Amino acid sequence: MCLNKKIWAVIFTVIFFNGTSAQTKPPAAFGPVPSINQLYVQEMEQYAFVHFSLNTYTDQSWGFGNEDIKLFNPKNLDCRQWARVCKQAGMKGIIITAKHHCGFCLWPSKYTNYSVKNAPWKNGKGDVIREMADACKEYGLKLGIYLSPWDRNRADYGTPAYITYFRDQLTELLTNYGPIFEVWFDGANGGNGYYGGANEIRKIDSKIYYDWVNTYKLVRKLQPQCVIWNDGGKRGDLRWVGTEAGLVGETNWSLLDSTGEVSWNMLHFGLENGNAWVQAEVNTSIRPEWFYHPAENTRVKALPQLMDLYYNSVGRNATMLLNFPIMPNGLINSIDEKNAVEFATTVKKAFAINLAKNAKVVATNFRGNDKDFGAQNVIDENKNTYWATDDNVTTSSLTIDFGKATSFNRFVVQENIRLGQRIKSFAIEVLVDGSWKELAKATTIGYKRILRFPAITATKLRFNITAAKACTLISNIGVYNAPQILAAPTIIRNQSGEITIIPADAESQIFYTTNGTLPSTHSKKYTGPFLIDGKVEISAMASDPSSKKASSVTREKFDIVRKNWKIIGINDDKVNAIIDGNSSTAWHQNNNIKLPANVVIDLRKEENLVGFKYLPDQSLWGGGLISQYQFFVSNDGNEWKLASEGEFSNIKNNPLWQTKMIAATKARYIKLSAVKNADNNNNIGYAEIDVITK
Ligand code: FUL
Repeated sequence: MCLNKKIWAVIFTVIFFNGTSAQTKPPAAFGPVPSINQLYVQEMEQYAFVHFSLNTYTDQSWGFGNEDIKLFNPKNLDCRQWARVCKQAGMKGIIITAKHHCGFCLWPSKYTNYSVKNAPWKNGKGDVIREMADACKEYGLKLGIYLSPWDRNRADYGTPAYITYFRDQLTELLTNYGPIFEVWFDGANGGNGYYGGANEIRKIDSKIYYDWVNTYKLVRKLQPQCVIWNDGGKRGDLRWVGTEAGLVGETNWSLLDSTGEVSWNMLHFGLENGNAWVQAEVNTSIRPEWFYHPAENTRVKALPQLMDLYYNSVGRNATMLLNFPIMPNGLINSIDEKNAVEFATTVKKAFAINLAKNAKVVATNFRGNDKDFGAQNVIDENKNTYWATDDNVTTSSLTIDFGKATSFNRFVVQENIRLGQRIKSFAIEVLVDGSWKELAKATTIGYKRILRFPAITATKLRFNITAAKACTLISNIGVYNAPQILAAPTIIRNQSGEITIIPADAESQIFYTTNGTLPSTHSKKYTGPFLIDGKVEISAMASDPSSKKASSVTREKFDIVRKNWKIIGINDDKVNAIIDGNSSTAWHQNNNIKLPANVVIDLRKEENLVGFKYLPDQSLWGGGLISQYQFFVSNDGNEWKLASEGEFSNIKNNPLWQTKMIAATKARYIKLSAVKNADNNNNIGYAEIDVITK
């Protein structure tokens, strides 16, 4: 009996303490870690926005708050179409603008009359949020809510009463429509508006006014599984990345400090030693603007741009929030649908076959020499297992032996972020013809990092972690050979009228038309820049001679040639950048100029003007975006007639071409007057000014 016991004790000791995880302590968490909700949203990777409101009917970016409810009458509204498109586009959820800045509510809120209940749509019996919630459920998508804190309609905006109203609305939205995965509290705040008829400017301090602490408590109470996005006040669960252009920094820490100011750099790159987990969400629209504008039907992001967006968001440790504007008829446009679905198919194809899956993987170090933390875990397709190094081992290598020459052009790596984000830098090397060479170097990893490089053929790949904050934990590695994508070419015209077409891929051929028809390989082949004097529409595509595949088509409309134009009264050679046709050159007014600041252009002959266009400085740091303008015309350069005035709404977040139409007029001189800039200072910049003629 006694002997038996001893034998059992020995057997037990051998089994229990020899090479099982019970022996090796898993690494402790390092620094801030994501909450379950944050982790869940990060793993969703891609989700959609839909922008729909009265703006849809007024062709505006921001409503003033007095737009007529009667305009809201979508004839074919079909949230199931939105859900179907989003699902096919690879999205895992949809965040809907329940209320945008104009204050109009897409649900029949009992706290305001400014809602669908007073619209002609469904005789006031409709509820877009209900239809969206039902459609999301049907298509297995999560539902999110955008509720603008700024409300340009409410008379009580700016007073404590409005906060009660705001929370009442939030309560309606978070109790009546089932589970909500994310609430979006837009940062645009205060300024001029209708405000119940007051028509004035109201300024609030967004950090204090909304009493976010209690608003957050309400969200957590009503929807314990919901994450909060907020860039205007208290730190939320997710952060804005400082731009709506569709990218986060190459270095991207999922951290910020829980209190204090957040600079642009912190938004864009995170904060390496931040004390709170605030992961990045890249929000951008499939069109230049958030709401539907028919003029943008030719500006829908095509496959190459959407792929860039994917690599610059999901591929850089962020989630991707892609907006679909809804048309006045209540549907997503078919071009947007086609491009988004093509995008999802391409992502799927690119990452269909993990070439590392059956490879041999060996690491220079793994925790306690315990297989439970071994290198093999990075290719086992199980997100719960990971390769971990011993404590204090912050540099290490993992070699993937393909066993034969293998071609690839993508590298995917994921940290086990449940225990914190640790890696500061890494590199990959490849073994080609018996010698190692460095292929790529990068900084942070986080939840997911994807590197792109031209296809290479190698027998082995080495992943080197070159710096980390603590021992490193890698849950997944993938190596892929993504099919080549033909990007639509870029078309530019300089001041003299010379047109240049630039392919994205140097090896592809370009075919183009000059009469608005679709190009094909039978159209004119581009061989170099050519001159076109007058108005013209160029359509061009790139084609791969070996596969015979073609890119999508780029269309550019150019108005009258600006060859003889003269900018008057500005004594600076560089001012010509405004009309040189090159959007990457810009000119700025002298900094101590008093607003309004003018640019006067002599068109050198009378033209039939019907509009003008302004492109602000496109550089990241240039600033000087005109937010309020006046546009004058003249026949002699002395007597001016005001042809248009107003705001370039949302220019700060979306600094693209601003187009304004005017009543047809004949004039030889134009004057763009900058009344205000988006930063409330005197920096006024221009990349381009152009006219639209009849
Ligand atoms: C911005 C808003 O001002 C835009 O209109 C849009 O809703 C975008 C998502 O956020 O701050």
